[in-house]
Amino acid sequence: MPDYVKVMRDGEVAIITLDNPPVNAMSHHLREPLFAALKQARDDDAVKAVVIACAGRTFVSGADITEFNTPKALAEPSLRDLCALLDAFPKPTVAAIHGTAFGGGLELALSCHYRVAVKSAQIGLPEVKLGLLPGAGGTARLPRLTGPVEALKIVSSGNPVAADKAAKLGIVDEVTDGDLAEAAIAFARGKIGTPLAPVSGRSDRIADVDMAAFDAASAEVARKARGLDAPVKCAEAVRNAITMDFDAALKRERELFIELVQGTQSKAQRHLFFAQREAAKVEGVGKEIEARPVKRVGVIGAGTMGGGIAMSFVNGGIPVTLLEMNREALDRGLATIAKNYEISVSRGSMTTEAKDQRLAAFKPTTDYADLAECDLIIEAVYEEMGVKKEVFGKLETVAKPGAILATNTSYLDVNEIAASTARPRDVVGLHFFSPANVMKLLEIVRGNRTAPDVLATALALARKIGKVPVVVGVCHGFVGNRMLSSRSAENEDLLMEGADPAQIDKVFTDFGWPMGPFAMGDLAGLDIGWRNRKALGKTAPIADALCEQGRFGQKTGKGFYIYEEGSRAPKTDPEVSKLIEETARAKGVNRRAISDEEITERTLYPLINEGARILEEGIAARASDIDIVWTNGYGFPIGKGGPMFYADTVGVKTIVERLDHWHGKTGKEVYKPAALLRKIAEADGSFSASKKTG
Ligand code: T1G
Repeated sequence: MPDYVKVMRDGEVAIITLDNPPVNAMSHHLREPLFAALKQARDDDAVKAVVIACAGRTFVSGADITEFNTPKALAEPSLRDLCALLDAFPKPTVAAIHGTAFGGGLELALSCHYRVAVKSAQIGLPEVKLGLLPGAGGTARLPRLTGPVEALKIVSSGNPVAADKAAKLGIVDEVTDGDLAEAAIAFARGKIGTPLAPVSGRSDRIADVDMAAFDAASAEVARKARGLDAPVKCAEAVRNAITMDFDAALKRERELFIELVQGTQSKAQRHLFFAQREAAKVEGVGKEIEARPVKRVGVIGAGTMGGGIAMSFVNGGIPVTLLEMNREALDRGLATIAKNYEISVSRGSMTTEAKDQRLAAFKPTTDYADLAECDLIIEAVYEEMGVKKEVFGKLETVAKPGAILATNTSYLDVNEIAASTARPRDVVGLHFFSPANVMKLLEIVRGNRTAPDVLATALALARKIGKVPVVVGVCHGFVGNRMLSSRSAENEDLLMEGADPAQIDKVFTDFGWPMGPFAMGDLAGLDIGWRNRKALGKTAPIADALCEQGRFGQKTGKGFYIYEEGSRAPKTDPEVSKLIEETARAKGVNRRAISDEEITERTLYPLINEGARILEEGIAARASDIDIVWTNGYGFPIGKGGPMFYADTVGVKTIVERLDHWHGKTGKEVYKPAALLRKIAEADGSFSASKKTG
């Protein structure tokens, strides 16, 4: 039985060290011995102060998420019992924080009298990212240290706070550059015999609160919640710290936590938490596969994608050699990059010094020979196979041995590109999503010859530059775009058959998408899709008609909607309704009223169906990988867990029944249930709702 809790003495100070790898999650098998050790230290007269520390890479990083909705979560002592024991502790207690004191870990530390942290430590309450709120007193204790408005920011954002800032906010009492154990023990010793002031008993920071400021902050949280319950309940719980006494606030916090942890949104978000980590576990790329060192990256193309990709690497601390065909295109690309950083500086999210450092990390060139020093070269040139092959042909002559050659293609056959080189093992797809310096998703496209260490390098790079990687196979559009195309055609047909852009967009935003497909099209530019369709010999009568009139969307002031001068707010345009009716008439389509339910079924279920086909073909390794693609690359609402998790919540059987219905009515391939879907339905099964979410 491993020792999860060890107790040592340094004179009259007891040091309780927790050791529950990998992140000291507050599992039941840790809570029990910790509770016993605390009671023993409390009752031992030789002990005058207590330090709680952790072994390994971090202080307690939270409750054990895998225990939720299982009996273990309720097994005593609970985390709340531990916090209550500390709250009433008759001797000074000090939490010694390194790594990430997150969630229940911070709540444990807040129940101590004091907190000492190393400079590199972070604190935070990320429960909201799991569709929860702090459930062990964090919403009642934190406001007593930072004041309610700052506490609300931390609780509702779930973002980490560095140790120095935490000290300024009053959360951490001392930040040390030296040895944490020594500092914590000395701090504890210094508090022996001094008056004890548990956080729960403090009230100065919650008296005379500027309620107008708090209400404004709460309103902002509600505005950004976009259908998620947790952020709103976080605000309610922090408000209770102001309006209720401590015990009443704690009781209400527990009730709110129970509501959330049993809800679908939290199950969906916890599914995504584990799914993201599962996605990084790739067959044939075990921990023994060493990534190649990448000290400099070459990016070919300084347009929208190339510039965004170059920024992603520079933002992740990797210098970039940026190549364009000519000086004018290069300068244009660099100017866009500089403007993007200027915007960050003006928003206060970046200092001028940081901006200058980042701009200095770009080495512009128009000479391929300058790519010779790069360890990875990624092309973001025009999406046409001939152009891609020409670029890879040049790379063959300049790239050093061992350099990784990557393509940012969104659709094209990575195997064909690799086969056009003499080094197919070095070739991989790195499909970024626009804007590449913002969107989290990175589809790593595994060619049939891609070397395992190239994949290991891509996975490590993704982590370093803050991207969420999913390894996908080669097919037209890989995972995300292939599934998207199964839905796009239906959007157009629903317009033709009787719906209008505003109705369809509202069904999407009511579901939780940030925007509907038509507002999105206007934002991205309808001409892009128009050009792609023409290249593929495809048509979309209504969208094509709009483009023929020069209605490309926001960039031309009108598309599916009309946009007043200087405004990005879409307004319905009677001209568009007329165009839709005329197009339908010309096609002999009798328009009819279409229900919101029909729109949901005909735009979501083909997506799920295509996802099932992708799984059958092995293009995605897991259903949860597809959920990570869609929630990180396409705005699928995280409270719904991604298309495949959502399919489980609707019931795969129901989805197959409805697909059969629409297939019968329309004869369209997108509605013909995939064999895998039918198999799951017949077994009354589900995709792969992660067992860990309970
Ligand atoms: N519970 C269970 N497993 C966890 C875990 C947790 N809290 N955190 C991480 N793991 C697993 C993870 O799945 C992975 O497993 C391994 O540990 C390494 O994680 C009452 C209710 C701490 C910053 O939300 O943010 O407290 O894949 O790859 O990149 O109010 O893990 O190896 O099998 O992420 O170094 C609140 C979640 C919980 C923090 C480390 N706490 N964790 O990052 O490693 S709810 C959190 C993280 C709560 C209380 C409430 C990160 C990390 P495997 P990793 P990392």
